[in-house]
Amino acid sequence: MSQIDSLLHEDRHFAPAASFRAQAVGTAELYERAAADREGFWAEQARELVHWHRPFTQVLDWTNPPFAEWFADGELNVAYNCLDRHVEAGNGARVALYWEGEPGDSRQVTYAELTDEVKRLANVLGDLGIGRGDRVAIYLPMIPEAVAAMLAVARVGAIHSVVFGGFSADSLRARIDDAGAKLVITADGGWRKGKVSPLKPAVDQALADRGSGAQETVEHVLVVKRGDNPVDWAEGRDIWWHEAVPAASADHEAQPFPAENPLFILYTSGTTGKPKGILHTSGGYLTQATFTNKVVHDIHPETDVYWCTADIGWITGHSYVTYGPLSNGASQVLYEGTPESPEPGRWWALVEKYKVSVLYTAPTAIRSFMKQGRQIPQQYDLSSIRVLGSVGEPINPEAWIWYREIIGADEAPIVDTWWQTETGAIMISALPGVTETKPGSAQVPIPGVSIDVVDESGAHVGNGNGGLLVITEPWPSMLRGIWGDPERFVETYWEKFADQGYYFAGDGARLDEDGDIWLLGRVDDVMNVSGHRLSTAEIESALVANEAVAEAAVVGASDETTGQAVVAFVIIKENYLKQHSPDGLAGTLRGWVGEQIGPIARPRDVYIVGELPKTRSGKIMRRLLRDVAEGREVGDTTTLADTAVMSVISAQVR
Ligand code: 6R9
Repeated sequence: MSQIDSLLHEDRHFAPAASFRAQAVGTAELYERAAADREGFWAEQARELVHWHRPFTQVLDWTNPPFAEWFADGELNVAYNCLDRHVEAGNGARVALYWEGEPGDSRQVTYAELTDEVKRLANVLGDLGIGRGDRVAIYLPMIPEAVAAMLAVARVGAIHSVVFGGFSADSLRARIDDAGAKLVITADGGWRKGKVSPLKPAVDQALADRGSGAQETVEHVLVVKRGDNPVDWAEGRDIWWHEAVPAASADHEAQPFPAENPLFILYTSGTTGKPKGILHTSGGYLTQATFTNKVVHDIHPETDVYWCTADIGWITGHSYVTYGPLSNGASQVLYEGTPESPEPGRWWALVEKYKVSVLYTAPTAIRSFMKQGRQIPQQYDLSSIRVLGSVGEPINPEAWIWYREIIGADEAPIVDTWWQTETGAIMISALPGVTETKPGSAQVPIPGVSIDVVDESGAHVGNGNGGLLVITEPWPSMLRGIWGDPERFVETYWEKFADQGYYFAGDGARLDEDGDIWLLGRVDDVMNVSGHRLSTAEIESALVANEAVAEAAVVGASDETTGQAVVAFVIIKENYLKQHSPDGLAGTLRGWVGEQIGPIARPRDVYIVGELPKTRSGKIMRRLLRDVAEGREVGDTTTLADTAVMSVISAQVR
């Protein structure tokens, strides 16, 4: 019962080109070194990639599991690692951020300039009484100030809690309350989809709620002027960034803090349950974020232009916009807006303009580009691209192939990276110069990480079988807890396999005949049809493999005969609809899934819809679709990117 049946068959594979292999940062030797001495390997990475004000002598302390300490007697300053050390090494003139605003304005910020800005801001924070251990909420659009704010908070040893710019006043207040933030850094507004979307009013509202913790703990609000929209002003509480920061001194010496000093709290937007404040600390986190960015994305800081499209409100924006690439001294693109604004090819125009060489994005974005058709990216020169990354959901083999062919000129290696807010950094991924890649598989743990797929009893399932994904050994960037709730931390992640001491990730996975890992989706979403446990990922991939389908989500809905039945929601490609009528398509797709994977997986219903409910990081919220499929009232939609989507879908299904 515990195993997940695997049905999809996919056997294409792509070896790295010899020319790529020859220049790759990540080599096969890393696996050997890590296998011989895992802790020694991480100690080496930490010494090589991170500057320590005081070198550590201890590596891992696992005497009180699941509470780990890494490099505990070492001291560092995370911001110094991301800024000053590059300037001191003579690279101050290198561009850190190629920033592009949605309306077309742009700014280039060098490492020297960013260091200067962060030093001034650190002085402002000091004047506002922010120091070691204080919490600062950051509620900003994707502008250089967002990166500077995170780094300045880190520089003074305080803890940031970045909240997605799209979240409501309620969500913001709940997060400020939970963390007891003293300061909020925000903007008047930011550009999204062709207009200014205001931010400060949500902060004002969150702080106005009487009796809330937010009203009591927050002393100041620091406001960046970006949208030029009118804002209310609380005298004595509110401060303009453009008045305070330039006026502050640019002299600020980074103080060392212990490796286990908390760096940030990030609330998981979570597809289920109350948000959890995931806590990360400094030395181990920075080591693994820096290492993985370097070897998985194959970063050559002198020559690459890297672009991770994630918002800083998502863990991907923390580890692969702010900390990893800046610690590596890379040059990167930062884009404020949405992919389709002001024109559908905006992303590709940016790739062409900045000659982006490494692109890291999510399957949801790739599938939305597939929906529009290849004619859009094909209008741009994408020849600078040499590495492509994917994160956030399983990438369907068809989307993987499209990504490689259309964006990567049939040449760029794809790294499909599995990890979580909780893991802090990439855990499973190909190394682009080493691994022969397979479309749809995240493949192998990175060097120094130990992963297994097990059954309910914790026993290894063996190649060719599906089960539960676990992490069997502590890793440097692991979460150190849930803010204010150590019991929930133990219960959520460590109780299920307490005997073995495994971390349970909540994902289903399968090992193929070579032992490569295929992610199957959240275990909570697994369907049970006539006693067969079916994963969402495989049926969705089969649907996306049909020429008509751009995107698909499947859920299990209760069914009198089979226990649960597969119900599919699909979005049809625009080009397909131009040439075909959608009549009869639902029936065709039911048959198609039956042929591709077998009659057991054939959906009972296929609904053609215009959109799917997604979180702000692009994950499909299947729980809401299950409500629709079972004819219930739709549950909590506050973490959706677009809360109107569910009423549209409900209407389309009726
Ligand atoms: C980085 C991030 C974590 C959950 C994770 C899994 C899904 C992420 C994936 C993937 C398949 C991948 N996930 N990457 N599933 N293949 N390459 O997304 O963090 O927002 O915390 O989500 O996302 O289900 O458990 P987070």
